[in-house]
This record gives sequence, C-alpha cells and structure tokens, in this order.
Amino acid sequence: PGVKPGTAVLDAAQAGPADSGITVEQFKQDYRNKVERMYGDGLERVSDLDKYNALVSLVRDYLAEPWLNTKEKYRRTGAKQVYYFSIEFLLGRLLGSNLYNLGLNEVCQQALSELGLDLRTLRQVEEDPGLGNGGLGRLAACYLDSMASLGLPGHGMGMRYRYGLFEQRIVDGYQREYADDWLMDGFYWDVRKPAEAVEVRFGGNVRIKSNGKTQYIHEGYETVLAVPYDVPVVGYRNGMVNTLRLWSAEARLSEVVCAPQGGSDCQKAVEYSQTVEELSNILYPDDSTYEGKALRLKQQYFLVSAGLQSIIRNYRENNGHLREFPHKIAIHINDTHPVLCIPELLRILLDEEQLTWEEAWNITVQTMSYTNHTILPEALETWPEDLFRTVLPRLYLIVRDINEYYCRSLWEAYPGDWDRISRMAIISYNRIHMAHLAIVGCHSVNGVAELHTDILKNKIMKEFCDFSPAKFNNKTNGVTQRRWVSLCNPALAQLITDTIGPRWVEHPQELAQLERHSADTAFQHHLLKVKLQNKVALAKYVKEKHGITLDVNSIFDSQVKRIHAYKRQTLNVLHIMALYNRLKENPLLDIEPHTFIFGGKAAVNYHIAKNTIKLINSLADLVNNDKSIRDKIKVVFLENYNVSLAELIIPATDVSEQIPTASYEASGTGNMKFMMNGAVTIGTLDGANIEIKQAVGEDNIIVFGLTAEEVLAYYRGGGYNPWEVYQDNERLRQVVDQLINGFFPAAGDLFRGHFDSLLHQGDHFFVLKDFASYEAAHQVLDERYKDRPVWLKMCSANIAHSGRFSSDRTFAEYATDIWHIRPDTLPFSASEKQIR
Ligand code: KOT
Repeated sequence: PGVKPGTAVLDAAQAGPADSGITVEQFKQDYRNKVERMYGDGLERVSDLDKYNALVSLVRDYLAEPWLNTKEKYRRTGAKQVYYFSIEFLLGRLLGSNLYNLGLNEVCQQALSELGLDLRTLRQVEEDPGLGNGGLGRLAACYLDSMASLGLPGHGMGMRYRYGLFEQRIVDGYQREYADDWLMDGFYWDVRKPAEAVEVRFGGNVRIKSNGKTQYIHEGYETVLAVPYDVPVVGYRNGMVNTLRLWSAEARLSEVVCAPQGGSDCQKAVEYSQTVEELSNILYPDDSTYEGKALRLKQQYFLVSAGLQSIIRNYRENNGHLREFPHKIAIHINDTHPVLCIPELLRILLDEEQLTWEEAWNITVQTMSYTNHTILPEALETWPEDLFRTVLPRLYLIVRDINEYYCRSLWEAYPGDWDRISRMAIISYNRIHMAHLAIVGCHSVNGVAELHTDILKNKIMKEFCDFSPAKFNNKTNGVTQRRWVSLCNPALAQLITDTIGPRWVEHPQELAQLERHSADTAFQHHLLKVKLQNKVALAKYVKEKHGITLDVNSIFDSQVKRIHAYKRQTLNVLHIMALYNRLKENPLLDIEPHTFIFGGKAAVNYHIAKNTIKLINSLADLVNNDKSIRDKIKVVFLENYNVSLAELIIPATDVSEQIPTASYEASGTGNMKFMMNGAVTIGTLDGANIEIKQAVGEDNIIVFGLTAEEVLAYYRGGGYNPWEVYQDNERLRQVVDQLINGFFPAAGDLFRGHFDSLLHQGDHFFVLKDFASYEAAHQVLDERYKDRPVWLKMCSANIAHSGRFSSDRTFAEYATDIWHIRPDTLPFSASEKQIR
C-alpha cells in the first residue's frame, strides 16, 4: 500500500523535430511564479502534491495558445469534425504524455532538476484517471492521441465519472474493491464550462398534437443539467490540441426548491440532487456482461443527448442548415453504449428542425458509424421495451418508427420471410436490440481485427451483411507508440532512435528498418541491457509493494488483462502447476528460471473470475515459499492493474501471454503493446494475434491451440468431451485433481467451481483441450530462450514489425474509409504523416 507504479524519464537526446520555444531558464522562472501564485508560498515550502498541481497548471498555460489556435483554425477552415462517443476513456496519467507531445519533456526535466526536483517523482503524484474498464476504454484513449497527432479534427465525448473503476486490493488472496476517489485531490487538466451546460430530459410522456402536421410534445419530464469539462488532447509536436469533453450530471438546487417537483421541502431537494448526481457517479465496473439497469440506460442517454446538443449548438454557430451536417460532422459510436445517438439526432432533426423523415434519416445514417468490440453474447445490449418507454418516451416512439421503416424494407427484400424479419428487427419479443439499431442507423459497421470482422460478417451479423454488405469493414486496432514505447520504455526508444533515427515516432512503419540490425551483436547486447534495466525497475516495485524478490535473470512471463473465463488465466495456472509438479518430482530438472506475472481486475459480481484471483494467489503462496524448487519459478499477482502499472510491466516482459479461446478475443491490444516492447507472444490464433503472426512471421511468435474454426465446429457439434482429454494425459489429470485434493492446503472446496467447469460442465473454453499444445508451446519457447542470439532476434523482429499496430495507421484508415476525410484537406495537413 502506498507504493505507486513508477514512471520512466526520457533521455534528452530523444528530442524530436519541433521545438517548444521555451528555454530551461524561462521554464524555471514560470514554474516558480506559478507555485507562488497558486499557493502563496515558496517552492521550498510546498508539498509534492502542490508542486505537481503547479506543474500541471503551468503545462496547461503553455498549451492554452495552441488549443485556442486549433479551435480558431477549425472555425476558419470549416474542416469536418469527428466526434468519438465512448462511455469509457481510460486515459492513464497525462503529465508525461502532454509534456512529451508538446516537446517540453527535456526542458521540463532539466528545469526541475536545476531546481532540485525530479520530474519522475512529480509524475508519480498524478492519480491515474481510470474512466474505463479495459480494452475498449484504453483504445479510445489511444485514438485520441492518434487523432491529434495525425492532425485530424477529432474529439472525444465521454463521461466524467465521480468515481473511476474500483481500486483492487488483495486481502488474503482475494480481490477487495475500494472506491476510486480519483478527484479527491483535484484534477487540474480539465476546464469546467458551466456556460455550455445543457439540459437532458428523462421520463414524462409524449402528447401528440395534430393540426395538419403531427407534433410530438414531451411533457412532465425531469431535467438533469449536463455540465461539460474539457480536457486538452495534445498532438505530437504539431501545434495541435483537440478536446475531450467529459460530462458531469448536476442538479440546480436553487431551481428545485422553487420548482413544483421539489416543492419547498429542502429534504426533497437534497434527495433530488442525489438522484441526479447518481447519473455520473460511477462507471459500471464490468466489461463483459450487459447490465440491464435503468441507471445505465440513463447514463447512456445522458452522454448522448448532452454530447449531441453541444455539437449541434456549435455547428449552428459556424454553419448553415443542418442538411449539410454529414459533410461537416462525423459521429463515431464506440460499441453500442452510445447508440442512442441515432434516435436522438433524429429527434432533433424531426422535432426541432422540422425536417421530413426521409431527410432526417439520410442525414443520420450518413453521419453515424459504429465499431463492434465483442461477440460475447452476454455483452450484447438489449433493453426491455417497457423500461425504455418509461425512461425515454420520445426516443421510444422514434425507435419504433425506425423499426417499422426498416422492417418494411426487409419485407420488400424478403417478402413473406417472417422469421428472418423478426430475427433482424430492432424490436422483437419486447426487447430493443441495440446492435441492430446501430447496424441499421449507421453507414459503416466495423470489427476490430480481421478474424473478428469475418466472424461478424459470416456469423453473428450475417443476415445484416447479406442485406447491406457495403456497410461492413475491418479496422484492425492499434495502440499509440508514443505512450506505449517512447514514454513507458524510454531506454528502448533511445536505442531505436540511435539505430534508425527519430522518424519512427511519427512513422512507425519505419521500425521495419530495425530488421537489418536484428542479428547484430551490438544491437542485441543493447536490447538485452534495456530489458534487464526494465526488469530491475519492475522487480524494485514488486519488492517494495509486495515484499517478493524477483530474479531479474529469469524469464518474465506476463498475463495482464481483465480476468475472464475466455481469456483463460486458468490455462496459464494449470501449466504453472504442471511445471511445479515436474520440479518437485525432479529437483534437478534443467529448466530456465521463470517469473510468472499476473494482473487484472475481476468484475464485482463475477464469482468464478474472483476465485481465479484467489487461485493465482494460492499458487503464488505455495510456489514462492517452497525452498525445494530453489526459486526456479516465482508467481506474482500484481494488485490493481491499471494503465500506470501496465507501463511498468510491459517493458519488463519477455513473454506475452495472449491465450484466449480462439474466436472470443475480438482483437486484444495488450498483445500489440508487448510486441512493441520486444516481448515474444505465446498465443492462440485469435483476434489480432493472427495479424501479429503475419507481421512477424511464424518463427517469431509461438502459436498453439484450436483455431477459431475448430472451436466453432465443436460448438456446432454440441461441444467436446473433456473426460477423454483428462483420462489420456497424466500430467493434466494431476493438476486438475489438485484443484480439489488438498494440494492448496487452506483452499478446501474453493476451487471446486473451476474443477466442475472443466470436467463436469463441458469445459466451454477448451482449457483441457488446449493444455497439451500449450505445454508444448512453452517448451519451444524455453528452447528458443536458451539460445540467446536467436531469442534476441525474435524480440527485435517483434519490435521491427509492430508499426502496423500503431493507432496512427488505424485512424488514418478510419478517416479515409469511414469518415471520408481526405488527409490533404486537413488544417494541420496530416498527409505528410500518413502511414498505411
Ligand atoms: C464490453 C461490453 C459491451 C461491448 C463490448 C465490450 C468490450 C470489448 N469491452 N472491451 N472490449 C475489448 O475491446 C478491445 C478494443 O477493441 C478489444 O481489443 C478486446 O478484444 C475486447 O474484448
């Protein structure tokens, strides 16, 4: 407790192209002044938190001018604006990345050091804004960085949750959840914009007035005030600052006390304010199961309505008629959570702008695009019609109209095929299918990796794809190399720059030039040194935080991600148990020392996942305290995995575990971050792993297990028989039995649920089926590691071929194919930076 993941500091030699124009002397003076003005005290007398806040405030001052200029330029040029709506943005700490992108990192570091301060320490003061669960939210954050760095006029629309994703603490091996009070010490990056607040309406009823033209009058609703907070999003050394607008729900109590619904009763007013503020209080802490709660639906509408109102208000100030809207505005919805954008835009166009249905519908479809991030059936959002009608009566009528309009066109295409029409309808069996609404109301639907898109097109959304094939396309995910290499692994970034020059930071495809150096002894020697240095840093953290000593010469093998049955942390555990058993049988067994690193949060009500955490910790207790195996293996579960911890673990990792049941992981993005940092993947042929294999070649990745096709074929045949596999493999039988036979001394029946799901419930995720092939893959890995030059060549190949997995590439594709933005028309001309 109390130990926060550290941060690395860039080397001065890494200065890139543009210069901030601020000298070290100037910085020092500005900083001293800032501290004095903010705190009325001298730099020597204020706390680290004060020093950090003053530094943020100073950086904010420095970026004010480019922020203003960017907005001004957008207004002047009338460039098409993209709004990326997402219920989650998992930003991570901002001080380092903003300094880096502003080109101020070296100046700041030097200035602080001359003042006797350490930038690294101040960066660690920052709370990690955890406004997301995992992959989907972190992807949104990478995309903000890429849009700004590519010179794309693209902004985020999100929620300013009062409490972020829960803080995980491990107590006696179990996960305990604590509130993430990330705003407690203030958040100095955002600007509150009360003058731009808008009202969002809930409940009530709709009266239909018909005098020549039908009018819908929404009455008796409750109003919630949505207040925006703008966070600057700095582009990499291009003078560009976009905006992430986060919405917060507030009650205007003064209004309530006088208003009829509050009466004059103060108590009622306070209660009212609590229900209102509840809206943006918490982030739903589950990224795989759909929560059918009214509050969640309200959150979604709150974001959508507030966001759209502010876009339209801004549009009206700068443009003419809303008919031109799709030429000036693109709205992207990050999975179905913001899909109410579709009926809400229709509502505005119909009720407020008095457009015809045809006109309004065409504008909406041309404006909207949608990304699907999962095929997990339990994550699919469907709302009960009744609930939807009660919470959003006007939108309900609109969704019904969309459904009718759509079903009519289905009827024309498939006359008489009622079954198909009811399967494809937006409303069926009293539920509203949000993915169907998204497909119908958007001009583009994309998956996040080639396999995932294929599964969408040929299976999950097949009938929709047959009906409108042109909508469907793939955009393989990417991550920003600026945060995930330059910032978190400055020593590697330096080595790359020394080897091929600095252009790779903006043109990651140029990393391919490293291939020529991959067998070079001097390069390999440096790479090894960098990895060791990062392992030492992680080991230091683990020692301080968990009291466990790691052998930095062992293989660091990491599986860090949300805990989920399909991600198969259990497969990893069973393999470690088998390795441990082999060592117990033969203490002289010649194996490479291994450190198995786990991290990740389990959803609060996901009992088996929470038990998996206990299982990992039980294994860690057993293995780490067994002297007889002489530290050949260590197991650690690192508490509270978040962006900052990822920044520490990923650069220190040798082996990246990407082992989901094939077909389940839509893409994965951790896989890309590890590869950029020179880790070798052991993985299944799923999601982006397949494309990683294509990029690095089969010698530079270790794949194993069933393919997606095989998995899907088993499902069609009713599953497989895990008993046969269990009977045939003695080592596997031993570890499965050990889940319940007292091998974990204090566990009792704790892991019976795991045991049963593997043996008695059909092993839905093919853990036993893939075990032997996983074990064999690990043996190959160890063989390769023994031959250090071969291993280092593999590591280099992974770095060299990671350019394709940059979010800059992904978003250049989104811009051209989906939003129809030509790079050469951009105000900050990104064309020069295009990488395809
Ligand atoms: C959660 C609830 C509903 C719909 C989707 C999700 C979701 C999907 N949350 N995270 N994901 C992950 O998104 C990543 C970015 O595309 C993928 O790499 C990953 O495979 C998804 O699991």
